[in-house]
Amino acid sequence: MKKITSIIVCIFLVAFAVDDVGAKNRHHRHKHPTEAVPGVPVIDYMDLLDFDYPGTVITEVILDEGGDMPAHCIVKGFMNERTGIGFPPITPAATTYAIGFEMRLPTAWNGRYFYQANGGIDGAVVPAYGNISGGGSALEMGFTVISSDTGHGGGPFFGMDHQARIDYGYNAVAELTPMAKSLIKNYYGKFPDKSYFAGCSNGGRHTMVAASRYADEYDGFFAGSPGFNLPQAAIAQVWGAQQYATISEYVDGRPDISSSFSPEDTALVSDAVLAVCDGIDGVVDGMVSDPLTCQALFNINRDVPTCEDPDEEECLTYAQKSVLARIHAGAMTGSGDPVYTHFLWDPGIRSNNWRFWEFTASRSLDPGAVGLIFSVPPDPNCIFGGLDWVLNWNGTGFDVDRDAPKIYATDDTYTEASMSFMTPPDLLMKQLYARGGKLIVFHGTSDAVFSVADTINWYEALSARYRRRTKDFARLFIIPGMAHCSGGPACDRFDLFHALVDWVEKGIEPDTVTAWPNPDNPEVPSDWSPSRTRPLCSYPAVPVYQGGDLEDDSSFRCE
Ligand SMILES: [Ca+2]
Repeated sequence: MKKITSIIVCIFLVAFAVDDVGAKNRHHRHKHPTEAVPGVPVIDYMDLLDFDYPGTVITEVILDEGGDMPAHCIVKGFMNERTGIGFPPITPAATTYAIGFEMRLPTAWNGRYFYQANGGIDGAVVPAYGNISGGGSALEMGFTVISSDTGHGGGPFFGMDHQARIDYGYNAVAELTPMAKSLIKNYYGKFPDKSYFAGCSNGGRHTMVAASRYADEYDGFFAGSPGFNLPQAAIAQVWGAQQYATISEYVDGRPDISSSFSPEDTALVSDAVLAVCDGIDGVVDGMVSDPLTCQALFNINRDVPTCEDPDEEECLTYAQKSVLARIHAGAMTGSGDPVYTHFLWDPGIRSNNWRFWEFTASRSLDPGAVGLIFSVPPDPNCIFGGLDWVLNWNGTGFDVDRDAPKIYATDDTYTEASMSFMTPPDLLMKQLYARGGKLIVFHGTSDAVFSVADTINWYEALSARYRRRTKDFARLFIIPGMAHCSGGPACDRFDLFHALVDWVEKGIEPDTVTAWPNPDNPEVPSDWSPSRTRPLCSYPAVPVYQGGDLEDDSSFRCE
């Protein structure tokens, strides 16, 4: 018997040692999809106060008898409390850190667990409703949901503490996941049958990182507008502010970067992109459904009228065109080395969300992240220097040649670089592929902070590795005109998450999913029917008009 066991162990080890796409594929193709089985609590919710797990303190349990959401219990607590380095005078020199969380556990449970990855730089326990990009809520659908602050309070000041950086990057997920599953087992008498991980923006980044690091813990990953090279993107934003400053009007002795392009200027560019690219997909409908073909055809110098005077209307100056071309070509060093990828020319440039990322976030959000969280060593002047740091005023602030390499640097205190702790260690997702997990990624073409081009480049690399088998486990959906996570002149409502669950549990491949405009989005053009529908196509397919009602998705085919 002992001999048989060791032979089995041997076979097992050999099977995992073989790094061969074919062998792994044969392994997971034989896995039959199974559906989650619903459950109900087997203990009183108050007994969760006694939940015992290493490093974990439960502070509160509350029964929500239902209203907007189905009846559920809320469990609040924290893990791994410790003292770390703060950022005086804003936070104490010795700051208390812990991974705060809340879980919401429905009384009528669908047997599934949902990790809600939050946006921004985390730092708050957002209610665990499991809000899903495109519409809907996981809690409402009967999932148990966890949400966390990933180990720190608000603001970028936690970046002074190395462990807090690591917890934010990936380690909070590693700590919370087995705890959450154990609590679920405690409450319902069984572990979740299926586990899902989802988020947009930084939450999309968390999802890509988790799909790379913790593929064995989850069956399906749903990544929206993923900033999986977030430190690079944040640097690109600060660098962008410096570009806009070169053509801005001055207020109180400093450039006001929002003056570089008026809303009319960006609408002019949007209209010019539409004039060149709208018809490529077979119908002039205010949507550029084939954005990559558009990039080869659009030329800002040729397609937008030029004028000498910035106050003249319906035109841009050469200087404005030059800045916008630099922004779209991607941030680079003085010697022309790329710092982040390029951006697509897109009609969504007219959205307020585009302006927010370019002119507001670039001087209010990104500096703290770049200087305190992502740089080694951290640069406190990113906070204390304010706008002067962003503009590198008199050489006292961010210098791309000197400071961009700090996202790859380490020292004795900060032993892991931000481009390591913030990014997926394996972009080819070999562990996910080997176990037959599923990953759906979506990204809007007019996202101004995380470029859809970065996500397309990633998917192309994945396709070069796995070829036709790529679509067995990873799908990319490009959302025409959509800004960062939602908004813009776009059909940004869709049920890609449901498609992921059906893919994981029923084996239904998500080739085409229907999208429609959000009735509350003021940026949807007034000449679109409120009942417009469009197919979202699994990349590289794009929707092509076949004739018929141009407001209806049945008039399009993914080709
Ligand atoms: Ca079109």
